[in-house]
Amino acid sequence: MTGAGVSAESGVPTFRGAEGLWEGRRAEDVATPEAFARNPRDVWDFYRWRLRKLADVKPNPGHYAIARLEQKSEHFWLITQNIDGLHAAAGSQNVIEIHGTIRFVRCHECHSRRDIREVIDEELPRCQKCDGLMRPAVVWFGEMLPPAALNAAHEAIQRCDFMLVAGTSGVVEPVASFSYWAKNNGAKIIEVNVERTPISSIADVSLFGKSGEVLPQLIGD
Ligand code: BV8
Ligand code: ZN
Repeated sequence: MTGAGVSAESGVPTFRGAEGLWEGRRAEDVATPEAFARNPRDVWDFYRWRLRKLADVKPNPGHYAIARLEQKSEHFWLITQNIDGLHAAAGSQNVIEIHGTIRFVRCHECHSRRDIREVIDEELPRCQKCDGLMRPAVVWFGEMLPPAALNAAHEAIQRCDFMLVAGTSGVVEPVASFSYWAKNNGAKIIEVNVERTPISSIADVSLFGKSGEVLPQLIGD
Protein backbone atom coordinates (compact mmCIF):
# COMPACT_ATOMS: atom_id res chain seq x y z
CA MET A 1 0.00 0.00 0.00
CA THR A 2 1.54 3.35 -1.02
CA GLY A 3 1.06 7.07 -0.48
CA ALA A 4 2.56 10.36 -1.60
CA GLY A 5 5.91 9.54 0.04
CA VAL A 6 6.65 7.04 -2.76
CA SER A 7 6.06 9.67 -5.47
CA ALA A 8 7.95 12.27 -3.41
CA GLU A 9 11.14 10.56 -4.64
CA SER A 10 10.07 11.53 -8.17
CA GLY A 11 9.71 15.15 -7.12
CA VAL A 12 5.92 15.13 -6.63
CA PRO A 13 4.85 17.31 -3.65
CA THR A 14 3.26 15.41 -0.74
CA PHE A 15 0.07 16.56 0.95
CA ARG A 16 1.22 17.13 4.48
CA GLY A 17 4.89 17.91 4.06
CA ALA A 18 6.27 21.47 4.20
CA GLU A 19 5.38 22.04 0.54
CA GLY A 20 2.06 20.27 1.10
CA LEU A 21 0.19 23.55 0.72
CA TRP A 22 -1.12 24.82 -2.59
CA GLU A 23 -0.83 28.62 -2.55
CA GLY A 24 -1.24 28.40 1.26
CA ARG A 25 -4.35 26.20 1.09
CA ARG A 26 -4.76 22.57 2.14
CA ALA A 27 -5.96 19.85 -0.21
CA GLU A 28 -8.76 19.16 2.28
CA ASP A 29 -10.16 22.65 1.51
CA VAL A 30 -9.91 22.47 -2.27
CA ALA A 31 -10.37 18.77 -3.11
CA THR A 32 -14.05 18.65 -2.09
CA PRO A 33 -17.41 18.62 -3.89
CA GLU A 34 -18.39 21.73 -1.93
CA ALA A 35 -15.37 23.67 -3.22
CA PHE A 36 -16.20 22.48 -6.75
CA ALA A 37 -19.84 23.58 -6.44
CA ARG A 38 -18.77 26.94 -4.98
CA ASN A 39 -15.94 27.70 -7.39
CA PRO A 40 -15.17 25.05 -10.05
CA ARG A 41 -12.50 27.27 -11.70
CA ASP A 42 -10.56 27.39 -8.42
CA VAL A 43 -10.62 23.59 -8.14
CA TRP A 44 -9.61 23.23 -11.79
CA ASP A 45 -6.69 25.65 -11.17
CA PHE A 46 -5.57 23.34 -8.32
CA TYR A 47 -5.62 20.31 -10.56
CA ARG A 48 -3.96 22.10 -13.50
CA TRP A 49 -1.20 23.02 -11.00
CA ARG A 50 -0.98 19.36 -9.87
CA LEU A 51 -0.83 18.19 -13.49
CA ARG A 52 1.91 20.71 -14.35
CA LYS A 53 3.88 19.33 -11.36
CA LEU A 54 3.53 15.89 -12.94
CA ALA A 55 4.54 16.98 -16.46
CA ASP A 56 8.15 15.72 -16.43
CA VAL A 57 8.17 13.34 -13.47
CA LYS A 58 9.24 9.76 -13.97
CA PRO A 59 8.91 6.67 -11.80
CA ASN A 60 11.76 6.35 -9.28
CA PRO A 61 13.64 3.25 -7.98
CA GLY A 62 10.93 2.79 -5.33
CA HIS A 63 8.22 2.42 -8.00
CA TYR A 64 10.38 -0.04 -9.96
CA ALA A 65 11.15 -2.08 -6.84
CA ILE A 66 7.40 -2.43 -6.14
CA ALA A 67 6.88 -3.59 -9.74
CA ARG A 68 9.62 -6.20 -9.22
CA LEU A 69 8.00 -7.36 -5.99
CA GLU A 70 4.82 -8.03 -7.94
CA GLN A 71 6.77 -10.14 -10.46
CA LYS A 72 8.26 -12.19 -7.59
CA SER A 73 4.96 -12.69 -5.77
CA GLU A 74 2.37 -15.41 -6.31
CA HIS A 75 -0.48 -13.11 -5.21
CA PHE A 76 0.09 -9.36 -5.23
CA TRP A 77 -2.16 -6.34 -4.99
CA LEU A 78 -0.99 -2.72 -5.00
CA ILE A 79 -3.35 -0.34 -3.22
CA THR A 80 -2.18 3.18 -4.02
CA GLN A 81 -3.54 6.48 -2.74
CA ASN A 82 -1.53 8.27 -5.42
CA ILE A 83 -3.37 9.63 -8.41
CA ASP A 84 -0.29 10.22 -10.58
CA GLY A 85 -0.20 6.92 -12.50
CA LEU A 86 3.53 6.44 -11.75
CA HIS A 87 3.13 2.86 -10.47
CA ALA A 88 1.59 1.73 -13.79
CA ALA A 89 4.31 3.67 -15.65
CA ALA A 90 6.91 1.64 -13.69
CA GLY A 91 5.27 -1.65 -14.75
CA SER A 92 2.99 -2.45 -11.79
CA GLN A 93 -0.04 -4.37 -13.07
CA ASN A 94 -2.51 -5.16 -10.32
CA VAL A 95 -2.93 -1.53 -9.22
CA ILE A 96 -5.93 -0.45 -7.16
CA GLU A 97 -6.15 3.36 -7.46
CA ILE A 98 -8.20 3.72 -4.30
CA HIS A 99 -8.39 7.52 -4.57
CA GLY A 100 -8.83 7.61 -8.35
CA THR A 101 -6.61 9.12 -11.01
CA ILE A 102 -5.71 12.56 -12.32
CA ARG A 103 -5.07 11.04 -15.78
CA PHE A 104 -8.81 11.04 -16.55
CA VAL A 105 -11.70 13.39 -15.97
CA ARG A 106 -15.29 12.33 -15.41
CA CYS A 107 -18.61 14.12 -15.68
CA HIS A 108 -19.78 15.31 -12.26
CA GLU A 109 -23.31 14.37 -13.36
CA CYS A 110 -23.25 11.28 -15.60
CA HIS A 111 -19.72 9.95 -14.83
CA SER A 112 -18.73 9.65 -18.51
CA ARG A 113 -14.91 9.64 -18.68
CA ARG A 114 -12.30 11.27 -20.94
CA ASP A 115 -8.50 11.53 -20.95
CA ILE A 116 -7.61 14.75 -19.09
CA ARG A 117 -5.26 15.77 -21.94
CA GLU A 118 -8.29 16.16 -24.22
CA VAL A 119 -9.86 18.82 -22.01
CA ILE A 120 -6.95 20.48 -20.19
CA ASP A 121 -7.04 23.59 -22.41
CA GLU A 122 -10.71 24.26 -21.64
CA GLU A 123 -11.17 26.54 -18.62
CA LEU A 124 -14.28 24.67 -17.43
CA PRO A 125 -14.53 21.38 -19.36
CA ARG A 126 -18.09 20.21 -20.02
CA CYS A 127 -19.49 16.75 -20.73
CA GLN A 128 -20.13 15.95 -24.40
CA LYS A 129 -23.09 13.78 -23.36
CA CYS A 130 -25.01 15.85 -20.80
CA ASP A 131 -23.19 19.20 -20.71
CA GLY A 132 -22.42 18.60 -17.02
CA LEU A 133 -19.15 19.89 -15.57
CA MET A 134 -16.20 17.55 -16.00
CA ARG A 135 -13.86 17.07 -13.00
CA PRO A 136 -10.71 15.02 -12.40
CA ALA A 137 -11.55 11.32 -11.80
CA VAL A 138 -10.16 11.52 -8.25
CA VAL A 139 -11.94 10.87 -4.94
CA TRP A 140 -12.50 14.14 -3.06
CA PHE A 141 -12.81 14.53 0.69
CA GLY A 142 -16.37 13.66 1.61
CA GLU A 143 -16.78 11.43 -1.46
CA MET A 144 -17.20 7.66 -1.37
CA LEU A 145 -14.31 5.56 -2.60
CA PRO A 146 -14.99 3.82 -5.94
CA PRO A 147 -16.92 0.62 -4.98
CA ALA A 148 -14.91 -1.62 -7.33
CA ALA A 149 -11.62 -0.36 -5.92
CA LEU A 150 -12.89 -0.70 -2.36
CA ASN A 151 -14.02 -4.28 -2.99
CA ALA A 152 -10.66 -5.17 -4.55
CA ALA A 153 -8.87 -3.61 -1.58
CA HIS A 154 -11.05 -5.58 0.87
CA GLU A 155 -10.20 -8.83 -0.93
CA ALA A 156 -6.47 -8.02 -0.79
CA ILE A 157 -6.68 -7.14 2.91
CA GLN A 158 -8.52 -10.40 3.69
CA ARG A 159 -6.03 -12.57 1.81
CA CYS A 160 -2.62 -10.96 2.22
CA ASP A 161 0.14 -12.58 4.31
CA PHE A 162 1.96 -9.31 4.67
CA MET A 163 1.27 -5.68 3.85
CA LEU A 164 4.12 -3.38 2.88
CA VAL A 165 3.01 0.18 3.71
CA ALA A 166 5.21 2.81 2.06
CA GLY A 167 5.15 6.61 2.12
CA THR A 168 1.81 7.32 3.73
CA SER A 169 0.99 9.44 6.76
CA GLY A 170 -1.88 7.11 7.64
CA VAL A 171 -4.34 9.92 8.40
CA VAL A 172 -6.93 9.74 5.62
CA GLU A 173 -9.80 7.34 6.21
CA PRO A 174 -10.84 4.70 5.32
CA VAL A 175 -7.44 3.86 3.78
CA ALA A 176 -5.64 4.67 7.04
CA SER A 177 -7.50 1.73 8.61
CA PHE A 178 -6.50 -0.78 5.92
CA SER A 179 -3.26 -1.74 7.69
CA TYR A 180 -5.16 -2.29 10.98
CA TRP A 181 -7.63 -4.55 9.15
CA ALA A 182 -4.79 -6.50 7.54
CA LYS A 183 -3.09 -6.88 10.93
CA ASN A 184 -6.36 -8.12 12.46
CA ASN A 185 -6.51 -10.69 9.67
CA GLY A 186 -3.10 -12.00 10.71
CA ALA A 187 -0.92 -10.17 8.17
CA LYS A 188 2.55 -8.93 9.04
CA ILE A 189 2.97 -5.17 8.53
CA ILE A 190 6.20 -3.69 7.18
CA GLU A 191 6.32 0.12 7.09
CA VAL A 192 8.69 2.27 5.03
CA ASN A 193 8.65 5.99 5.87
CA VAL A 194 11.05 8.80 6.68
CA GLU A 195 9.31 9.29 10.05
CA ARG A 196 7.00 7.54 12.52
CA THR A 197 3.29 7.49 11.69
CA PRO A 198 0.20 6.07 13.47
CA ILE A 199 0.91 2.87 11.50
CA SER A 200 4.32 2.54 13.19
CA SER A 201 2.54 1.44 16.39
CA ILE A 202 1.17 -1.71 14.71
CA ALA A 203 4.00 -2.35 12.24
CA ASP A 204 5.99 -5.55 12.80
CA VAL A 205 8.93 -3.77 11.17
CA SER A 206 9.34 -0.06 10.48
CA LEU A 207 12.18 0.86 8.10
CA PHE A 208 12.95 4.56 8.40
CA GLY A 209 14.48 6.03 5.27
CA LYS A 210 13.65 7.31 1.83
CA SER A 211 11.36 4.97 -0.11
CA GLY A 212 13.52 5.31 -3.25
CA GLU A 213 16.47 3.89 -1.28
CA VAL A 214 14.82 1.52 1.20
CA LEU A 215 12.41 -0.26 -1.17
CA PRO A 216 15.12 -1.41 -3.63
CA GLN A 217 17.27 -2.65 -0.69
CA LEU A 218 14.28 -4.44 0.86
CA ILE A 219 12.98 -5.97 -2.39
CA GLY A 220 16.26 -6.62 -4.19
CA ASP A 221 16.57 -7.39 -7.90
C1 BV8 B 1 -15.00 9.35 2.92
C2 BV8 B 1 -7.37 12.34 -4.02
C3 BV8 B 1 -17.18 9.10 3.58
C4 BV8 B 1 -7.59 13.77 -4.35
C5 BV8 B 1 -7.39 12.19 -1.59
C6 BV8 B 1 -12.56 13.61 10.65
C7 BV8 B 1 -11.96 12.50 11.23
C8 BV8 B 1 -11.71 11.33 10.49
C9 BV8 B 1 -12.08 11.26 9.15
C10 BV8 B 1 -12.67 12.38 8.59
C11 BV8 B 1 -12.90 13.54 9.32
N1 BV8 B 1 -13.47 14.45 8.49
C12 BV8 B 1 -13.62 13.88 7.29
C13 BV8 B 1 -13.14 12.62 7.32
C14 BV8 B 1 -13.10 11.65 6.23
C15 BV8 B 1 -11.98 12.02 5.27
C16 BV8 B 1 -10.66 12.03 5.99
O1 BV8 B 1 -10.12 10.99 6.30
N2 BV8 B 1 -10.15 13.25 6.24
C17 BV8 B 1 -8.85 13.37 6.90
C18 BV8 B 1 -8.13 14.60 6.37
C19 BV8 B 1 -9.08 13.47 8.41
N3 BV8 B 1 -11.97 10.97 4.26
C20 BV8 B 1 -12.75 11.12 3.17
O2 BV8 B 1 -13.43 12.11 2.96
C21 BV8 B 1 -12.79 9.93 2.22
N4 BV8 B 1 -14.18 9.64 1.94
O3 BV8 B 1 -14.66 9.20 4.07
O4 BV8 B 1 -16.27 9.25 2.50
C22 BV8 B 1 -18.51 8.99 3.05
C23 BV8 B 1 -19.34 8.07 3.63
C24 BV8 B 1 -20.61 7.96 3.18
C25 BV8 B 1 -21.06 8.77 2.14
C26 BV8 B 1 -20.20 9.69 1.55
C27 BV8 B 1 -18.90 9.82 2.00
C28 BV8 B 1 -12.12 10.25 0.91
C29 BV8 B 1 -10.68 10.55 1.16
C30 BV8 B 1 -9.97 10.69 -0.18
C31 BV8 B 1 -9.50 12.11 -0.35
N5 BV8 B 1 -8.68 12.19 -1.58
N6 BV8 B 1 -6.69 12.27 -2.73
C32 BV8 B 1 -6.28 14.43 -4.72
O5 BV8 B 1 -5.22 13.80 -4.63
O6 BV8 B 1 -6.37 15.60 -5.09
S1 BV8 B 1 -6.55 12.07 -0.12
C33 BV8 B 1 -4.90 12.47 -0.30
O7 BV8 B 1 -4.30 12.48 1.01
C34 BV8 B 1 -4.11 11.42 -1.01
O8 BV8 B 1 -4.80 10.75 -2.01
C35 BV8 B 1 -3.73 10.45 0.05
O9 BV8 B 1 -4.62 9.40 0.03
C36 BV8 B 1 -4.05 11.14 1.32
C37 BV8 B 1 -3.01 10.89 2.34
O10 BV8 B 1 -1.86 11.40 1.87
P1 BV8 B 1 -0.53 10.50 1.87
O11 BV8 B 1 -0.49 9.74 0.61
O12 BV8 B 1 -0.40 9.73 3.14
O13 BV8 B 1 0.48 11.66 1.81
P2 BV8 B 1 0.88 12.65 3.01
O14 BV8 B 1 1.45 13.88 2.41
O15 BV8 B 1 -0.24 12.75 4.00
O16 BV8 B 1 2.04 11.84 3.74
C38 BV8 B 1 3.23 11.53 3.02
C39 BV8 B 1 3.94 10.51 3.85
O17 BV8 B 1 5.10 10.12 3.17
C40 BV8 B 1 4.38 11.06 5.20
O18 BV8 B 1 4.18 10.06 6.19
C41 BV8 B 1 5.87 11.33 4.99
O19 BV8 B 1 6.61 11.12 6.20
C42 BV8 B 1 6.23 10.26 4.00
N7 BV8 B 1 7.33 10.62 3.10
C43 BV8 B 1 7.62 11.84 2.56
N8 BV8 B 1 8.70 11.72 1.75
C44 BV8 B 1 9.08 10.43 1.79
C45 BV8 B 1 8.23 9.72 2.65
N9 BV8 B 1 8.37 8.41 2.90
C46 BV8 B 1 9.39 7.77 2.27
N10 BV8 B 1 10.25 8.37 1.43
C47 BV8 B 1 10.13 9.70 1.17
N11 BV8 B 1 11.01 10.30 0.34
ZN1 ZN C 1 -22.29 14.04 -18.35
